[in-house]
Amino acid sequence: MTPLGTKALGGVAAAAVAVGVAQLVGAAFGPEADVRTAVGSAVIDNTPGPVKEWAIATFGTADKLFLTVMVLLAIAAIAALAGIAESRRRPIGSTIIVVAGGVGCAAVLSRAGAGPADVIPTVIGAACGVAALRLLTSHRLDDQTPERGTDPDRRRSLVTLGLFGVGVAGGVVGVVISRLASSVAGDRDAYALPRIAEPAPPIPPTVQPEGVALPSFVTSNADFYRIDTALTVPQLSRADWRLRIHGMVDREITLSYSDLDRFEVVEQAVTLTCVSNPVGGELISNAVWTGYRVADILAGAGVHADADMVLSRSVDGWTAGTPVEALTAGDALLAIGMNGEPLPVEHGYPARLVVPGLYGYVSATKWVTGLELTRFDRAEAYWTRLGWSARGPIKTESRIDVPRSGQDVAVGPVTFGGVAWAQRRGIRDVEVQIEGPGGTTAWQRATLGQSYSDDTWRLWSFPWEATETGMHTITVRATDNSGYTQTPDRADPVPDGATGWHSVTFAVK
Ligand SMILES: Nc1nc2c(c(=O)[nH]1)N[C@H]1C(S)=C(S)[C@@H](COP(=O)(O)O)O[C@H]1N2
Ligand SMILES: [Mo]
Repeated sequence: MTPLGTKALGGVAAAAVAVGVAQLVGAAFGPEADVRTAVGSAVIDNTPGPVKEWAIATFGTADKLFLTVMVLLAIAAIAALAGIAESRRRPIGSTIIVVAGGVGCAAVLSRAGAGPADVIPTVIGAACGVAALRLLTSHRLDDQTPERGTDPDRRRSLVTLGLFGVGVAGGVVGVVISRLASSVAGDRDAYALPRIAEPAPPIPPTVQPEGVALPSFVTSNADFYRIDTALTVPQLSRADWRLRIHGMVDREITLSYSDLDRFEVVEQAVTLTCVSNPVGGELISNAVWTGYRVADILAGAGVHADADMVLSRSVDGWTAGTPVEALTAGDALLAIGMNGEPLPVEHGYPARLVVPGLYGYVSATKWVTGLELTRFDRAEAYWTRLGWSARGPIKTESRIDVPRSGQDVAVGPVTFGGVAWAQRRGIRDVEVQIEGPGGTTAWQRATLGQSYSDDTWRLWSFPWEATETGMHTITVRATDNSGYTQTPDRADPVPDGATGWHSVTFAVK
């Protein structure tokens, strides 16, 4: 009789074989056949909004790693049960694997662009998983061969480990081959951005306050925050890219990448912000974007007067709903470049939307392939369906970057600082207040870095003299050019963006 642990491990090894074989066979198919991505994406799409919000707030850009770990743990737990069940009573464990395979097939079929043949790798994987489970629970492994002195438990453990290793190795090789086969890194490397007809005004060095280590006014592509629901980054080449403009238009249009040549190339600095950014959070970055005016592109289609929403769609099926006037205003971009380079693949290569003043979830569609003219009372975009607001104008907010929470400050002069933003309106004032053992100061004006445009964030600094040792708290608030001053009212990111004052506690020593 094998111990329970070995039976459970047998199930896990069988699952490893199933997943590994599916990945390996899947390498011969397109990305739509990838059961791992399909199941993960189905989990993302069906996770209740508040749980997603919690995951993004807690793990930020590492939310996908968290999801992957959770899915793997869930698979391992089910597999362990299957292993135990199979050795108690055949074929309960095998049936569990078959059912899991069926769920995988359903997930594959639910993905944008998947066809019936795309379930083949999953079916083959599940079949191999069942075979592995049957072998591991078969009594053949218990045959005593005393003359060779083989201990059956030891033999079973070795076969279990071996199958587990084969499954994991097959999976890794399969993933690597799929990645290399579908990668558009070469397509991107071979692309030179077109000549810019209307460059962005130069960025004066005075946008960056001196004497304090703040984020750079222009965020590098490597440091730019990344948020999306894509478990595997879509790989869409320029040759395969199409943009379909349809719905409430006079003429439906489909543009290829080279069709974009007829539009004027412009450049614009825009600060993107995520609605999930908590007060004091890092889900905000600023870049100089190269692209075409969405207004020029829409003009050719003839937008109907009663259309009030553009439902933009990404190649992986994600959608955003943007007010038509935000896209016809002239400063919304179909971006193809970011800080002088083609868009990084994870930021939407070969084309994405960048709309000043709106949170990313209602505007910034990456890997964009469709613009459907419709109405807010007819269509609902991805996050709106999950409980977020249909409209997402960016709220006036400010953040302290220096000092960091828990940082020690020496007695004497020190410079604090951070960022403030109110895209479309612009920042007029930033004030700070410091609370220490001896009381709380009045609100005092911070020094503002030069304003670049109303659509970009503004950096601020605050020189201060630390005189008194002990715990202190610095609080910041911003006023935008409409005259609105941030209030202390706390709002959660759901449904339309967080509000409240950011505070940081530090010790003077
Ligand atoms: N295709 C696609 N585009 C997307 C998303 C997505 O999940 N899928 N997320 C949006 C959200 S919520 C934000 S905040 C921005 C983030 O853009 P970035 O990753 O380039 O910073 O992309 C937007 N575009
Ligand atoms: Mo977002």
